[in-house]
Amino acid sequence: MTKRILLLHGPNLNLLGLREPGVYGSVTLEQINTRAVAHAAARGVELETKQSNHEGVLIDAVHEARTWAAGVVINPGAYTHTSVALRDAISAVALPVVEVHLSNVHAREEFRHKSLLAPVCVGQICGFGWRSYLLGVDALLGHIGLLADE
Ligand code: CA2
Repeated sequence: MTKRILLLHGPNLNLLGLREPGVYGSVTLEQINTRAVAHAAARGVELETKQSNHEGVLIDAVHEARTWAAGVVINPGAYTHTSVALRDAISAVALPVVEVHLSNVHAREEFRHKSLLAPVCVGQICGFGWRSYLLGVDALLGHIGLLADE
């Protein structure tokens, strides 16, 4: 059966490409999703996408992923730095999760340097713009042994 993974986007990322292109680039969320779906499909994996501005909806999506997904790629947005609840959800489901960011959070304000989620994720990728998502997909697939050259 074809493996499936979830790509989850947190708050405000629905505005990508539409507002502040100087900070987050001019590629829209829809374009990122299309590229990520194609990237995963080229590796024989189905990728589902979801975005929410609400912490509880993201937590529910992580819980539900336990029933169908082999892993999750997440850009938690600002919840990266604030959400104990999302961290607990990731920890509870025991699915492999890769954290991704468009920007290099370590080169930005100090409050962005700390991720509450990174310790319960497989790893973190940041600073490569929309390509962070594709790197995140490959990191996840490599981790779960779904990359063809392994
Ligand atoms: O670099 C990233 O991907 C972030 O997760 C983006 C978050 C930020 O809080 C994190 O520290 C790093 C912010 C997402 C806001 O997205 C916008 C997109 C377009 C216009 C305005 C905001």
